[in-house]
Amino acid sequence: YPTSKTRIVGMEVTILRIPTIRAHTLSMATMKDQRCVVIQIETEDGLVGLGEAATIGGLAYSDESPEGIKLTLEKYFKPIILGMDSARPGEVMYRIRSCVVGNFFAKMAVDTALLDITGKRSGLPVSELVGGRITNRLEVAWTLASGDTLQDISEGRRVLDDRRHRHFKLKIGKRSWQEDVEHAGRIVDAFKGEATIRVDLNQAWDLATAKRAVPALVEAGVTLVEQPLSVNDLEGSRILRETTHASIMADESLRGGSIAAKRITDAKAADVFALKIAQAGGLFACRSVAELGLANGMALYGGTMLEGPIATIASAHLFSTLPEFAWGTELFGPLLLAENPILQSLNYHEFGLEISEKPGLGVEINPDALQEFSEYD
Ligand code: MUC
Ligand code: MG
Repeated sequence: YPTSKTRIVGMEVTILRIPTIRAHTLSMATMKDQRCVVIQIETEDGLVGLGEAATIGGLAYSDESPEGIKLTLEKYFKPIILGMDSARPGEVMYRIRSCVVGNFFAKMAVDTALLDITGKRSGLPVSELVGGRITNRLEVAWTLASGDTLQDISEGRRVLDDRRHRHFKLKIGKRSWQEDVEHAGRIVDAFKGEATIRVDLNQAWDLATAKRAVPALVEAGVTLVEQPLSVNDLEGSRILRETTHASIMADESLRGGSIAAKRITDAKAADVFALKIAQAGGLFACRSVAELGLANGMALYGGTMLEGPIATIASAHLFSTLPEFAWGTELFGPLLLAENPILQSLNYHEFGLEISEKPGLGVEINPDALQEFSEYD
């Protein structure tokens, strides 16, 4: 191992619990706060790289929990990376991948922190390290998920009038499909000509339900349907694609990176990939998913795990390097949080997110917020 100034000498992991601005209701969980696992990797010469992994509804969305991620990072990742050369992030990630299966969210947090360090050291923004940006700005959709149609409409009106978002995703699948179609139809009507509406089922339907509900959604004006079926029903997803007029987006089924992506394209089970750096296990891993998708005719969408500003800006750095996001992005996580744990504010305006050209991720953790929102000592 190097004795040089670039070697890794420390790693701190902190779980933050940050309240959301309102309850966020998905088909399988209602969130009143978000828990972000913040990682700080330190080098001999005093550089600190930031990374973040967030989950949705504890263990409701994925099999990695905030506590599990923290434990895995401290007990298994830390001994691997201590002493390794932070100036060789590819080698560090290769070592981790050789020793640890799965644990994609934890891997992403480390990948992010290493890229942040490399960017700070080289003076380059992370976007230039992962392919080179082709835009400084990404369109950002908002999710209407208060659980109440009228509240969703007034919230949508407010963010539209503020010129913050003009694409809305609805989280459905908790009620009967007929109620959901009615809910979506009322929101489509409220924003006709002003905003697009898409829906996310988070795997709530079986094929029989989806065969009835998806054409009704299309009739109501919804054209994009995200993860309607279980991740285990790729064949059902193919049938739905081929027998309805909706575009079907793969989200949870992309957990596991390009191996999962290949399974989907082989099964012809999607039209759109929701790219998520967490589900892919890192920024480069996510880039591979995007490239595999593009080569197989997938449209791209920039997804979120409702992360705080660190993983959100990391995603934005990667997404800025990819060609046309036909369905835009949903990198709105920080706007759902009532508090901001970093020193800067991410720059949302004119329906999008602006990506800074500062070295690394371009953000710093707020030490006071780290203390204030830390869930455990
Ligand atoms: C998901 O399943 O896409 C993204 C937006 C939102 O409201 O929930 C997330 C997760
Ligand atoms: Mg989704």
